[in-house]
Amino acid sequence: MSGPALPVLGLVGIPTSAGSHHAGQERAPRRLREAGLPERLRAAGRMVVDHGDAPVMPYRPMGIGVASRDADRVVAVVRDVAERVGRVVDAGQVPLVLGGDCTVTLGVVSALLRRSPGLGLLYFDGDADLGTPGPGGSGVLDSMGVTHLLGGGDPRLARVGPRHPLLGDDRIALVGYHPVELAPADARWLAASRILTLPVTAMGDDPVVPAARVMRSLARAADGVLVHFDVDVIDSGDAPLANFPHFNGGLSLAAAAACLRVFTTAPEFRGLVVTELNPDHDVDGSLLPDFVARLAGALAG
Ligand SMILES: [Mn+2]
Repeated sequence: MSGPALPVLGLVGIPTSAGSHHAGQERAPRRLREAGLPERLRAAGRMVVDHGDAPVMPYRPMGIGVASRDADRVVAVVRDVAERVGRVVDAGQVPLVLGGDCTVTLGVVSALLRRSPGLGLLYFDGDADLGTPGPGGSGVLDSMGVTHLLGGGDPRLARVGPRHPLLGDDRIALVGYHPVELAPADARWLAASRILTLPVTAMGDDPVVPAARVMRSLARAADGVLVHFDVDVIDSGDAPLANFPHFNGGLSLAAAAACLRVFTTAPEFRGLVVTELNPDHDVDGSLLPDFVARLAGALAG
């Protein structure tokens, strides 16, 4: 490709499912490495420094009626993520973080905010993650990511970073969520907020075009853009790697990768978090190599 060289990626694995609803995601960093992600990136011309993995933190049952499941351990993981990613950024590299469940993104945002207070977050996810720990909820913290970023939810997580709230609603874009998953009150709240929204139902036959438009809008409003990539934005009918399935209405793996290429090759790109990949769903071992090839291809530009 032409133009300036892309920055060096700093690879960090965060093998945690502590914020999820069962185990599995904690095996994603190891399985992505075994499927050849670092080698694929280098073969595609992208420089990578591998910083290894954090300690494994699998899901554990916490009992009935818990409002925020395993919150103390999730907070400890998020703080550890912030330190690890901070070292990557201080080394002049762009973090490529392999989760782990969606709570990992809170730590990556915390690390980047210390260096770029105007950071924006492009949340590329099959869900809006606006859950709360209130009565009647599951208590599963990885479904509440955006709530915590905006300062609500469990104060232990909302106040985990260098400021509260971590992000204003003018610094977030939600891309790829399915409106059918939104509670009516959340849909009304979202429509009244300044959050940039691009539901999957509005992405059309060529999702890259509206995705690029949202990336440009967020990049103009922010000082650098972190990309959160929950693999459940991919339809389970095409590549069922997500911890929680989304059928009929998600993006194809190819379309998601094409959007990722737009996000991660922009000059404002400051990091990528890959979340919610459950390698147990790759029963015959054919899905992960394809996913890794697509991810490496997207990051190679
Ligand atoms: Mn999701």
